[in-house]
Amino acid sequence: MQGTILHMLRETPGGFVSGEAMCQACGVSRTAIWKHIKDLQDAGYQIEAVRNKGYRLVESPDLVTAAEIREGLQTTLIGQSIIYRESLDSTNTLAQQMANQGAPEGTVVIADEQTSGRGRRGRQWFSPPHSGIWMSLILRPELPLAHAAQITLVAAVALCQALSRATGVKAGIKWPNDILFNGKKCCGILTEMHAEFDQIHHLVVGIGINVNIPQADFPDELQSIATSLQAIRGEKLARAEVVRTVLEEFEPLYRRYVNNGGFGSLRDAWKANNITLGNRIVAHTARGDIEGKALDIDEFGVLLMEKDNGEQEKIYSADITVFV
Ligand code: BTX
Repeated sequence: MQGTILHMLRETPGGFVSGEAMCQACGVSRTAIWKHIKDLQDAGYQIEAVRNKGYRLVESPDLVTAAEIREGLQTTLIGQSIIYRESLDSTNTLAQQMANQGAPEGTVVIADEQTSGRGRRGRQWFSPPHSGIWMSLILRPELPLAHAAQITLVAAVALCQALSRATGVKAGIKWPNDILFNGKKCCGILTEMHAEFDQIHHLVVGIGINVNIPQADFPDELQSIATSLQAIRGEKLARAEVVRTVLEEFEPLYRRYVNNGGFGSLRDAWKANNITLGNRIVAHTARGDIEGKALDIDEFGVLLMEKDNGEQEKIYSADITVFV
């Protein structure tokens, strides 16, 4: 309901929307509308109320609440249910719990801040308040277990396309799960799953995007490796709009992936957005470091590299360093 109210206020920029019109649109009483307006004001929206005229939106805060994201969201699956919390240890943790309790496919869990945001292999993910997008998507694809990791690649394509569409930033994918701009990470993806035998129960795709973090606000150890959209663009962005764009880019890619043809059908899109292939890389694998050139990605998302001795090697899982 708050989404409808916000939408009506925004559709009338600078003007007033009568309480009566809101009652009709929402099908509730004047008192109920007044209470929702009060909640919105408490959340930081500056809404002016004038007798006999109605309500006017003076200024919106940069929030990633469900109401903000839902407004104008053009998806039919991803984000139909949105769970927002001001602070969470990790959105992936709550998403896992909710998925275990039966939350539907497409549910998005999002927080303004994470106190224990995590990356792969137990690493930490810096997730300060009011400035980033820290969210997790719950998915229930009918896929063989071995294909689960490909969802990270699908999300990476969606992120690059979304950043380009919403912000004009042309970032690139470092296989498998990072999005870089000028060699610095602006987004990361962490896919976790719950499976039994060969069946995936659910996947949780965690997405972190550094949006309005001034470069100086990154901790010292991240200064040389991390960046934000604000640092790249030189201005702040509305986080909810970036979230919407990510969900809207992800949905058709995910559908194509699940319905038609796996990663092969998205391979060209992945290639068009990557900064890995053709470059010298070191793959840090469980078997040790492998140096060489990244040659290609196959229809399963496996990275093919040519080692310095000329032999070819398939990389199924690794962190890589790319030398551009
Ligand atoms: P990763 O393991 O590839 O990268 C983690 C590494 O990235 C860290 O060790 C650190 O060097 C660096 N790093 C930490 N924080 C940031 C940051 N904000 N920006 C750039 N670099 C950083 C990447 O893992 C996957 C990250 C997924 C984060 C999302 S947020 C929502 C969801 N919930 C959750 O706990 N994790 C995911």
